[in-house]
Amino acid sequence: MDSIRQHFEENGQGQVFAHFDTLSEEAQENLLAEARAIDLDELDQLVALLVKGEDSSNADMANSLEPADFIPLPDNGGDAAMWQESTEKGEAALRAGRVAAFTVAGGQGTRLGYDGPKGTFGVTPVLKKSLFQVFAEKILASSKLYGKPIPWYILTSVINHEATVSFFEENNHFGLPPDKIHFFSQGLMPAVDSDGKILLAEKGHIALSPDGHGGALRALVRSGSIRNMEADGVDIVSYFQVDNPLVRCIDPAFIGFHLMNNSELSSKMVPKAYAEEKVGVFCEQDGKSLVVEYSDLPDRLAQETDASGSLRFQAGSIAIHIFDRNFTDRLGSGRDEASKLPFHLAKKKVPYVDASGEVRNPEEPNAYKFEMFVFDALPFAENPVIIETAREDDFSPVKNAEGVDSAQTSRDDQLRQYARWAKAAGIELEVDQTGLPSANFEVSPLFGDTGERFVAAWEELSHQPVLADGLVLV
Ligand code: UD2
Repeated sequence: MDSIRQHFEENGQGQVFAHFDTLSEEAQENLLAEARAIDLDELDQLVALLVKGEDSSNADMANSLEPADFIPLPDNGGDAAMWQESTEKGEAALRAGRVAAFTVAGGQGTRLGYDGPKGTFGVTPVLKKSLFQVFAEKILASSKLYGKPIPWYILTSVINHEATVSFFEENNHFGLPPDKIHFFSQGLMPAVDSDGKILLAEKGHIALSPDGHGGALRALVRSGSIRNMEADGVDIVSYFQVDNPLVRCIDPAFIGFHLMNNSELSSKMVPKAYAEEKVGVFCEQDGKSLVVEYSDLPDRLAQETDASGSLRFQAGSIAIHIFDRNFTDRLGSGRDEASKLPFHLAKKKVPYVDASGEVRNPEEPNAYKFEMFVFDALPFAENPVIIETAREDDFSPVKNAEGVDSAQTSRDDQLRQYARWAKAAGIELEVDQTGLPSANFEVSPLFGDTGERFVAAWEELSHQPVLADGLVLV
């Protein structure tokens, strides 16, 4: 018997090979390879701790949480001179070629109900440019501005890796140098039942799913991306999620604050729009910063207000960070036992092969998946910095098919941003009371990616068009 098969049997996971003898030789090899990639010791510990154990961490945790400090925007009482200084520091780092962009795009995007890598989903008002194209143009605009090509690292998973790479190839990498775009896949974790038994998705396939965006850190190390960054002179990694077309992929002020504070991990916050908003919250505990995910924050704390009536735990995490390269290496390599990202448990409906070999589609959640969250790196970071950002210029994610955080809300927020820029350029434009223009037009990041640069580009135009339906400024 193959030694991996024996290893699984000895560890009570022999069911993975229940149908092994009925498989073709090739399918047997595939299954053995999937099994070999699973760390059964790690899985055993996770099952004991999370699936079978009494996890009391939430109850204890809530008692000692405090809201985290952050650096406010100049408009909200922040020190304008310090923001100016940080912008200049960030620009110098960009001119020195020290910055890479990093997008996590390995998720399954089930909520959106879109069949394909989420980054290929069309989001802009007129041209319906994909999320990937929007980011590519922003990165290209910054590369041109600072005179250094900005490398772009993109985390995929086996589910969407090939489709993602093909999409870039078919679109000539949106004008970016292909050798500056690095795709790499994150790790996988098996789904288990309530007894901790690994499930089969098919007779010859284990039920595997991505190991969460926290898996990005070890994937950066395993894929050689960290070494690559080092060779390129990159030590500042600008992290964002694939679902947010408004994100400033490259933000000099943010980079500057990260550098001025000698931070290993910096983050952006926005004041939460309402208590139940589905964003994590920046907190402090025992002198450490951390993000508490919305589903883990007790309602009592989520609703609590201060004397002025504002939410006490108001600092919403919008999943925009800057990672120091060496810090990423330390955490991702796992060489420091004391700073390992924990796994979180999610109970999900997972189709599985039963003992008789039939595929079952459960109606209720039947299985546990394990995921790491990237923001769990925060307590391990030296000198973490949290800065405030303007929601309308940095955050409007596409998560749902309709309602909040949908393609519609995100398109409207893009239009409101263009309208604000147009107003700053002195353009007359009809808008409603929420600032939404009545005309459906579009501004490419290559025309202007900030209000200031929009105004400058507009003033240079020899013919200034009417911002009417269908107009695209490129
Ligand atoms: C995330 C944050 C939430 C808030 C919000 C802002 C978590 C757990 N919560 O909520 O606090 O900041 O975003 O929009 O992150 N991904 C991978 N691999 C994976 C899983 C996810 O690359 O294995 C990527 C995914 O492609 C997406 C991002 O991570 O870009 C966010 O994942 P999500 O949609 O599961 O997170 P969400 O919206 O619940």
